[in-house]
Amino acid sequence: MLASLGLLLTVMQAQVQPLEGNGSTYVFVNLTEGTDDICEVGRTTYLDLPDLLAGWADHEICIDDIPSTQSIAEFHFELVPDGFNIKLNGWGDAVGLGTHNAFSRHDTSASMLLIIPEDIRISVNWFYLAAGLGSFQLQLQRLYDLDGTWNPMPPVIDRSANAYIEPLTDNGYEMHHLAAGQWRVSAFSTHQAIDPAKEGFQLSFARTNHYCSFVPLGDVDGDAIVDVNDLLAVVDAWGPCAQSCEADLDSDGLVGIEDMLRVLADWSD
Ligand SMILES: [Ca+2]
Ligand SMILES: [Ca+2]
Repeated sequence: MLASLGLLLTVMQAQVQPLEGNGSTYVFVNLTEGTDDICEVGRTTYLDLPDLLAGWADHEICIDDIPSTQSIAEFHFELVPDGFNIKLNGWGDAVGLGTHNAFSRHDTSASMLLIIPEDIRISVNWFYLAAGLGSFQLQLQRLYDLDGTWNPMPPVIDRSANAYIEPLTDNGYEMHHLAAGQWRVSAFSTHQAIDPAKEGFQLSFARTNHYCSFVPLGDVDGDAIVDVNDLLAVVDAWGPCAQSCEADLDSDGLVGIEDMLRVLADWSD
């Protein structure tokens, strides 16, 4: 039982194989009172592929009794048995309380190359929050064929937000067909928090999580079952896709006989 479970996990994880990756985080905090420096710390950490897969977080704080400022920077590309998760987070605050000048900042960047040996389909649950002076960008894009030939396609995930005081937040659920090849995940986030400053600059966020689960290639709606609902979705969407459409299971821009055959081939028992 354990052996078969181990084999199952190996097979499922092999659907995505990290090839290379690197990145960095930067955290900076500064707290002063009048002309006196209470503390100032800036730290850059360079990340390699094992750091990105294990998850990396850095945190720095300056505190002088109650006035304080802090900065947090995190990134994690998490491989799980039934998919992968991309977690990007950074935030900080600056609490001067009218007696101190407080400032914090973070920058996170990460880039990874993934080998996807055979076509896969993923369902993606995502959300983001950006507030204060917080920004992020996240992309998932096919760049090369399996043999390394440059053959870029438009990103399937291309999400960003740039907040200016007012919080920006959104969430969704979407399906993507990932053709066999070499895919790049790229992520970036930053924040600045300042006090005294304009109202709303004292606390900033830049956070987004994408939970990606493997589903059968013929699963239009992503419920992990291929049944009559998926077949009806193909029939309903029959013809050219105006933009992207979930029933286009092979991403050729058309919902047609190939997509219907894929549903029938993957039909759940
Ligand atoms: Ca389904
Ligand atoms: Ca198609």
